[in-house]
Amino acid sequence: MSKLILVLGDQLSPLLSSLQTADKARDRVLMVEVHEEATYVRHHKKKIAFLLSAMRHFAEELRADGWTVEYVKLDAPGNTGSFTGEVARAVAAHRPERIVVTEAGEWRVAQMFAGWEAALGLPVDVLPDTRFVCPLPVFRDWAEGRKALRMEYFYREMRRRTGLLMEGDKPAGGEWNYDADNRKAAAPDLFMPRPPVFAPDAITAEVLALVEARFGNHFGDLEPFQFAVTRADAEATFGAFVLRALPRFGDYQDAMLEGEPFLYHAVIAQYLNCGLLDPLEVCRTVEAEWRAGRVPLNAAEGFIRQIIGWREYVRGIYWLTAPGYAQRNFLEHTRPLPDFYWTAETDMACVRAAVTQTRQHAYAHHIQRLMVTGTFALLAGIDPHALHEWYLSVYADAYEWVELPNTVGMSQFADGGLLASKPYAASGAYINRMSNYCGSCRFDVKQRTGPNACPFNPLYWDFIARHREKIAGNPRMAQMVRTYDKFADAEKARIAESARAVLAKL
Ligand code: FAD
Ligand code: DLZ
Ligand code: SF4
Repeated sequence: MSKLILVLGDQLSPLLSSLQTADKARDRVLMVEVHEEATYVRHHKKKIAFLLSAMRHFAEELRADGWTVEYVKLDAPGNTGSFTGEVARAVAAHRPERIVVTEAGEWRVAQMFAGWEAALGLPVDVLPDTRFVCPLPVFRDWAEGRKALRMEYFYREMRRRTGLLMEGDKPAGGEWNYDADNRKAAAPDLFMPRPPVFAPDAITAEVLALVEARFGNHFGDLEPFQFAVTRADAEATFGAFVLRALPRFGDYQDAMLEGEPFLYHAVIAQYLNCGLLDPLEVCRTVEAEWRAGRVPLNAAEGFIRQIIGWREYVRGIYWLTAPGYAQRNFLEHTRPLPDFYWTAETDMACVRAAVTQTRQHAYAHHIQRLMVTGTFALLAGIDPHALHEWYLSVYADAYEWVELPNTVGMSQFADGGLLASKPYAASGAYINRMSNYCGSCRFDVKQRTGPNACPFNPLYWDFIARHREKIAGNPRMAQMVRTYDKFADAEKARIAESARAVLAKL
């Protein structure tokens, strides 16, 4: 009697727990391309193509390794379009003894798994996802009874747990966190490293035609398609990053530059999140680079913190709060998402750059997501759920477990401060300090009010005024509330009027 091992599109790892418990000689792997997964939010065309091509390549890898793989293509006759429908078909065809699956990355899919035992009449084993550093029960124990769940303290636990950048029980270099060294603005550089590009092979070319035919009206440019779709190419991308960009990753982590979508970032989240790269392996490589003296500590620590700190922490928060977190709206924001999040047609140079590169590459780096599209939405009072659906659909690395806490918690403060210690509200001065966007913008970043003022400016002060009740008690916001309170009444009126004018145009 055999098992049916369902491997999802974000589980493309040979060391996956479900595969580890299976027997190549007897059990059958099932992989399915389903319409529902491409459309529960209308994913960017490039994201769909990336995932389907990576799935097809992984299936080939498994077959070469001796597995029996049943692979259902999107356009296969009889494809029901859903995980549940495809698992039911495979059960009817092969009569396995049980279904085995590694836990899903999204609550929505975990709910599907929960219904299968009753619906299909056979046991369903859901195994922990061991690709993460922090098992979910460990996160729950850590969170239990804490008033505030700050990433920094969780991160220290993960440093101790993994031994990464530790000297005995002390952090390497004496500090846990070197972020204070990481706030430099970047200058344009002809020799700026770029992620390697990979020409589509025959498998990818077939997928690109399929995606164009089925999802041609989704957001985003399908071509040029340059992502890695195999483990070897994803590793080459990471290797190139380590060699060329990692040494400056820390310094320029928060920088933004016109025409430089990737800067010194790794551009690997899409590979980590679908299983082509292993997070711990990546961190061990970075640590080794530091120990070999090729990378400064602030860069190695900054990078490792993003992965064993932030990435693990947001996953813990997601599962701790699911499914209610998606509905949080502490600031009671209800404005619809402006069209320019899709069209990039706005005079705001910073937002235009972020949305344009998102359309082209299904990528924007963290500070663009947080401090440009995120902060604008926060200041303008955009419905956090609509924004969540936008982030989930437009980025190649987006899955709900990682995107939702970043959007609803970190970026929109919609959880009232469970995740972030203060709202990421900022005026145009922040973007001006960290980028060169403002120089080519039709707005003036120095003006607070009036038709030529940078829209972030009146919206920022209007945000403080509108939410003063909810934020004045926050020690990190109190100073800004006091500054607003000191403005003359006429200035307050000008701010309100300018903010109204900006919002009216959205
Ligand atoms: P780098 O800057 O090179 O960082 C290295 C790695 O660290 C990333 O690949 C990623 O795995 C990890 N990392 C860094 N920051 C975070 C973070 N805040 N949370 C989790 N992991 C992090 N990341 C996603 O992987 N998927 C998402 O859907 C996603 N949505 C986001 C939405 C918003 C509103 C914000 C503010 C951030 C979001 N992030 C998301 C986090 C971060 O922006 C991306 O991980 C990063 O931009 C990916 O690019 P990179 O690989 O070049 O990262
Ligand atoms: C994102 C995605 C897409 C577009 N298509 C598929 C698919 O056809 N088959 C599949 O197994 N997975 C796909 N995925 C990834 C899933 O949405 C992801 O595995 C779930 O959200 C669970 O995390
Ligand atoms: Fe963005 Fe304002 Fe700078 Fe224009 S002036 S690029 S809108 S921050």
